[in-house]
Amino acid sequence: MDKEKLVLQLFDLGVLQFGQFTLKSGLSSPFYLDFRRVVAYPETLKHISDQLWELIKELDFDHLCGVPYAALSLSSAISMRHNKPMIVKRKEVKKHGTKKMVEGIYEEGEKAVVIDDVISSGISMIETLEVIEDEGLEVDYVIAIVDRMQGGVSTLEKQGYEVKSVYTIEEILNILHKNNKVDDHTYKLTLEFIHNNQIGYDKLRLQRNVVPKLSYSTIKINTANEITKRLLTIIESKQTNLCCSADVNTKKELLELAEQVGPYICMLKTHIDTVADFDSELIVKLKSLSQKYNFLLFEDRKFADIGHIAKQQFTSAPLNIADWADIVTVHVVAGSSSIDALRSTEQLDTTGLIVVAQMSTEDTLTSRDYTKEALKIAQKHQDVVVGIVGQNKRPRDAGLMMFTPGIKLEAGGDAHGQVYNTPQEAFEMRGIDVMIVGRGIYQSENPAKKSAEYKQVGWKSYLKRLGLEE
Ligand code: 5FU
Repeated sequence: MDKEKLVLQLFDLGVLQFGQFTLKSGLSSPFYLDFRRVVAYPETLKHISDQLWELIKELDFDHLCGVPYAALSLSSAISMRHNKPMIVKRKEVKKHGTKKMVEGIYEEGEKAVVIDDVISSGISMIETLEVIEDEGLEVDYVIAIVDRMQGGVSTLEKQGYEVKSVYTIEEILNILHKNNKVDDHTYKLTLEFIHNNQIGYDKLRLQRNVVPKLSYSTIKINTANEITKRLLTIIESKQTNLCCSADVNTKKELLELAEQVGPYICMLKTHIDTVADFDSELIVKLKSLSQKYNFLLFEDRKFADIGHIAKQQFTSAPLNIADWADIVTVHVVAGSSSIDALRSTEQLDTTGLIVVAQMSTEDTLTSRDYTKEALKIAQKHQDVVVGIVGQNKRPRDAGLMMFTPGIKLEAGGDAHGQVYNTPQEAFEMRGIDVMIVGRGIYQSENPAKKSAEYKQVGWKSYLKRLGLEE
C-alpha cells in the first residue's frame, strides 16, 4: 500500500484525529495520533510495518526495540516479517526475578534500532535510549511513523542520533487536505499549532534529571590516576571548577593574566606555541605562579600526528612541554597509538592526558561514533588519561573527568564557529566536571573579577547538580 493510501486508511480508522486533545505535557492540541488503535487492525499494522521496514532495511543493526507501548506491536510485526530479533524495554522495573530493564538476548556492543509511533518532544524516545544504552547496546538510528515537527527530531539529532520517519505531520496534513478529509480551517490551525508549540532541547533537558550526579570525591575514589587526584584535590580545596584558557600572545600578558586569575582557577590552559616571545623563563615564572596559587598547568597542544611525531612534539625543545605541563590534550584521530607513543616517553607519570573526544564548533567532524570510540580509548588508558574534552552529556564512567570549552556566562557564538553554552547548562544539564573559559575572562575589563564570578557560578551549578543547593 502506498504512503498516501495508508494515511487515508489511518484517518478512516480514527488513528489520526482532529478536535481538541490534552497531551501528556498538559498542552491542548488540535490533533491527536493514536497508533495504539492499530492493534485492532492487523492488515493496517502490516502496512505500517512495511513502511517502517523501508526506512531500516539497509541499516546495520542486530535488534529492533519498540518504545512501550504503542510501538511494541510495530516492532513485533517487523521482527516476525523480517526475521530480526527484538528486545523489549520494560516500562516499569520488575519487583522480583532478574530486575532486568531490557528483556531479550543481547550482548554489549550490539546495535539496536529503536522505533516509536510518534516523535513530538523526543522525551519518550530519550527515556528508552538511556535505558538500552546503559545496558551496553549501541543505538545510531531511531525511527518513527510520524514526526510531529515539534522539536523532538532536532533534540535527538543534537544528541547524535539519525532520525527517520515515514511521515512528517505536514505531509499527513497535505494528504488529508488534498483528499478533502480536513477543511482549510483545521489545516491552517494545525500547522499554526505546530509552529507555535516547539519543545526545544534546552527546555526538555531542564525538565529531566538524566545527568550522572557524580561528585568530585566520588571521582577521586574511582580513579587510579595520580594527576586526576591532584586536580580533584585542588578543585575541592579551592572550590573551583574553572579552567582559564589564557589565549594571549605575549609573556607579559600571560603572566599578568595568570596572576589575576590564579586565586580562582583549578587549571591555567595555554597554547604555548602562540606566545610570540616564549622562552624558558616564562615557564619558570608560570610554574612559580602555579605553586603560589595552587593550579595545574594545562597545555592544550592537541597532539594529532602519528605517534612518532607526537612524541617529539611532546618532548622536544624549544617548548619542552613534557617537562612542565601537568596536563596536555591529545586527539585520537590517528588511533590509540598516539597515546602509546606518548606513553613511551616515560613522562606520563608527571603529565596527564586529556583526550579530545568532541569539539565545540558548530561544524565539528567529531561525530557520535568518533566521540564514542575516543571515549573507549580514554577508558582503556585510564592510568595515563585524566579525562575527555567533550560537549554532550558526561559519560557515566566515574574514573574519567569531563572538560568542556565553549563556555560563557551568556550563550552564543563567535565569528569562527565557536558555540558557547552557559556554566549552568554545562554543569547542571550535561554533568561536566571542569569548564574552560577563554575570551569570557581575558577579554573582560577585569579578569580577576570575572574569573571570581565564573568560579562562583560554576561551583553553585555543581552543587545544584548534586542536589545540595536550590
Ligand atoms: F577542544 C576544544 C574545543 O572543542 N573547543 C575549544 O574552544 C578546545 N577549545 C579551546 O578552548 C580553544 O583552543 C580555546 O583555547 C578555548 C576556548 O576559548 P574561548 O575564548 O572561551 O572560546
